[in-house]
This record gives sequence, C-alpha cells and structure tokens, in this order.
Amino acid sequence: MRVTALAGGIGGARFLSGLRAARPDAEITVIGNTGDDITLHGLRICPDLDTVMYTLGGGISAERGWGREDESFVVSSELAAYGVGPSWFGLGDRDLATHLVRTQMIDAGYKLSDVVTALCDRWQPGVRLLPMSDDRVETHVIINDDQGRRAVHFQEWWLRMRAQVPAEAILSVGAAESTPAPGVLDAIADADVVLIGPSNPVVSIGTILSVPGIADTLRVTLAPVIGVSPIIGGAAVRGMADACLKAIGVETSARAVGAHYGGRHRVGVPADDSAGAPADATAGSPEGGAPDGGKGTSGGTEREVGHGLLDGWLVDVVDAAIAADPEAVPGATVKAVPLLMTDLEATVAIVEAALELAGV
Ligand code: GDP
Ligand code: FO1
Ligand code: CA
Repeated sequence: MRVTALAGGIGGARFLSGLRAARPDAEITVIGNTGDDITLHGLRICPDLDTVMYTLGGGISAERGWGREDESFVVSSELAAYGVGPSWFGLGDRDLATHLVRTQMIDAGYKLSDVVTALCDRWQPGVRLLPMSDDRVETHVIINDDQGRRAVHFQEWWLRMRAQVPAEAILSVGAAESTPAPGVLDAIADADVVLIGPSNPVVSIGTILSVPGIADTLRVTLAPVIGVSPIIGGAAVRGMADACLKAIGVETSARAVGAHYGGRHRVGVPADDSAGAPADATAGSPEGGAPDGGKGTSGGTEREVGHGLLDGWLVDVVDAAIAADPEAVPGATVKAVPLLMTDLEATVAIVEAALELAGV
C-alpha cells in the first residue's frame, strides 16, 4: 500500500511514528513543510524536516520534541559570549552537524531534496521524506507593535514573541513562484490513501498547500484524503496554533479547521461546475479553494470532486457533536475517535481510524 502524508514538525512526526508502526510494510511518502526554514550564522536550518527525520530515526529529544537527544549547547553559548544572537533560537552542537552538511551540499549546488535524501541515509526514517519544494519558501508574519508595522520571520514571531504579538497576516514568501519538489505531486496522485496529519493547519499544512499544484492535486487524486484534527475541544493540543488561525480568520475548533480544509465531495452539484478558484500564496489558504468546502451551490445530483481537500475528517471524542452534524464539514465524512497521541499505541489507533475512514 502507498500512503502519502502531509506533515509539519512535532505533531506531524508523532503521527508518522504511529503510521509507520501501524503499516510497517507500506510505502510511506512524507511531504514535509519547509516554510519554517531559516538561515542563521550562514547555516540553512530546516526545523520541520529535521524533526520528522530525527523522530523517525530515533535521534529526537523526547523532552523537547525538537533537536537531538543528549544535546549540548556549547557553540550557542560561545556565540552568546561574543554577543552574537539570536538568543531565542537554540542551536545544539549535535544538531549543528546536520546544518553544516546541509549548507555545504546546498552551496555545492545540490537541491534540498537531494540533501534530505543524503541526511536520511544516516537516519533511516523508514519513510521517503520529501520537502514540499526545493525552492526557498519562508513563512513571514506581519505584525504591528511599538516598533511599527513590519514582517518578521516566522521563527522570530513563534519563538521570541511566543506568538503573543497579533499577526496581521501570515505569508508564504516565495510560494507563488515555487514548484513542488520532484515526486511530490506523483506521491499524491498515485497514493492509495493521503493523510493530512494533525499539524498546524496554517504554518505547517497551509504552507505545504501554498505551493502551487499541491492543493489542486489533492482535490483530484483518486486516493481518499483523510485529515486528522490538531484541535481538540477548541484548543491546540500543544503550541500556539490559535494565534495562527486567528490571523487567517478561522476559529480554533475542529469544526472550523475541517471546514477550512473543506470537503472534497459535493452532492447535488452539476458535473461541469467543479472548477477551482485561482491560486494565491497566503499561508493557511488551501491554495484558492473555497474555505467553506464549496458548499452553497445548488443544482444537479451527481457526486463530484469539489473545492475542498477532505474525504474524511477525524475529530476527537470531545468534539463528537461535529461528527453528528452532517453540515459540519460539507462534503466530508466526520468521525470522532480519541485523538491524543499519548503513546505509540494510542497513535497507531488514530492511524487505524484514519485508514478505516479511508476504506483502505
Ligand atoms: P510543529 O511544526 O512542531 O509546530 O508541529 P506540527 O505543525 O506538525 O504540529 C503542531 C500541532 O500538533 C499543534 O497544533 C497541536 O495541536 C498538534 N498536536 C500535538 N499533539 C497532538 C496530539 O496528541 N493529538 C492531536 N490531535 N494533535 C496534536
Ligand atoms: N523551538 C524552541 O522552542 N526553541 C528553540 O530554541 C528551538 C530551536 C530549534 C533548532 C533546530 C530545530 O530543528 C528546531 C528548533 N526549535 C526550537 C523548534 C522549531 O523552531 C519550532 O518548534 C518549529 O519550527 C515550529 O513549528
Ligand atoms: Ca513547524
């Protein structure tokens, strides 16, 4: 079985551990977010790709969820002694080796996807890890504080400001001119099932969807597409996803995020009324798709691929009312199961529920 999953960092990586354990014989392709990437001290750092690689490769810090286990921060503290920051981004000594290898390879002309393959040669994550794009796409956040209205890198907003300064907009800079990395569109088109992990809907999944072609391929793939909600009981399980959702005008609820991704199937819509809206490059927007899942059109009786991305949407049992409401995510089947990834067994059960909803 070929399974393709979209994933950000910590939430995505945990979900992938469950996927790999649930289907050890499956061919798993992961499309990873690179919008969080940042250049510091001349080094290219790819937090979400590394989080997936270290988590599946057994090298992640279990305590932090990012970076390496058994880590030291000698270089970071020596830089701080020179007054060289940023102080809000901790670069571990072991982790630095990854960034050195990556930067050397990129400087030598290799594409990011080649670099990821080379790094995974060491870590053997048991999945095919693809960056969403080989092009530089970076998430920047428009804020307006006492220093005025300006754009800051996502990492500065997320780590230094702890997402406490309201975001006026979240932009996927470079996305409009980017192309999906080799293998990304085929992995979606040729999959037996596509899973959208419980990652941040705006700055992880939304950024992946901002690469032209990815959302459109999700809309038309013959594979069932199942999403897993990162929002439980009206809050993110971890992190500040609520601040990101607020910036794009989406309520922090499993219902609103499901409706934002949208259902793929429209019942009662004529076959010739399924064209998508034009693409844009706003993080969090499923690339021009109607955020309401394409509802509201009346007409014929055929089951058609609609504007949305989802065939199925998994929500937590505390949000079971959403599953009972057929209008909650129009065009998608909503199911409620326990969604807390407390351990591998619980995560495997979530994956099993997603695959069952997909009918594979
Ligand atoms: P990041 O890149 O490190 O921020 O990680 P992701 O974008 O992949 O995932 C972040 C999201 O994971 C957050 O919005 C959390 O709500 C979600 N998350 C974390 N743990 C869990 C969990 O146990 N269950 C579910 N359903 N979501 C989770
Ligand atoms: N997250 C933090 O909260 N503080 C850090 O100092 C930090 C450093 C860091 C270094 C490498 C890396 O791969 C990830 C790192 N992260 C850190 C996590 C990461 O910046 C964020 O969690 C994600 O990018 C947000 O999705
Ligand atoms: Ca991330």
